[in-house]
Amino acid sequence: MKIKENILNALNGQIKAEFDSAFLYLSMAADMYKIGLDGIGHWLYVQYREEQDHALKIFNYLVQRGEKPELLALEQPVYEWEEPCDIFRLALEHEQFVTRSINELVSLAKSEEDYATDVFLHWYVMEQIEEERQVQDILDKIRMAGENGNGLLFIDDELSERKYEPIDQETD
Ligand code: OFO
Repeated sequence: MKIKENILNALNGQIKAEFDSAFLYLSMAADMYKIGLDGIGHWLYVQYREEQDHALKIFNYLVQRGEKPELLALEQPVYEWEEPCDIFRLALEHEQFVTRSINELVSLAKSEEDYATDVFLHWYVMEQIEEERQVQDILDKIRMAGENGNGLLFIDDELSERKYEPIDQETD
């Protein structure tokens, strides 16, 4: 069964939102590498790769449903960050925005009785819990470290351990 146009548009919009997220995290990583916080930069770079996977999972779902995904123009990240605290505060706001966007998509799928898309989106609903929690945890630690440079270096070291794990692209 073909996907209704309004759902298709919303899913294409979510592909863009996920690639925008990737771009945002990559620009944050660039700033952290620039000031020598390579562990935080590494964490953000891994996040960039995960966000690309989030976008590709929707891309692959549309292909599987016999649709042609539309790739919309991406936003250029406009900020320059110098403080990790600012980065993770913005990252949290951003993830909360993405959560709202996913929830709206779920509501749309339900109201249009597109049960396959509704089930497909459950993965994103659960993923957003993790996305918000991990950014919140890092923000809390950075706030706790405050002006303590050693505390920040400890966090930098901890975040350098993050491993990239490709996200399963199967939708069935
Ligand atoms: Fe794709 O979850 Fe973050 O933005």
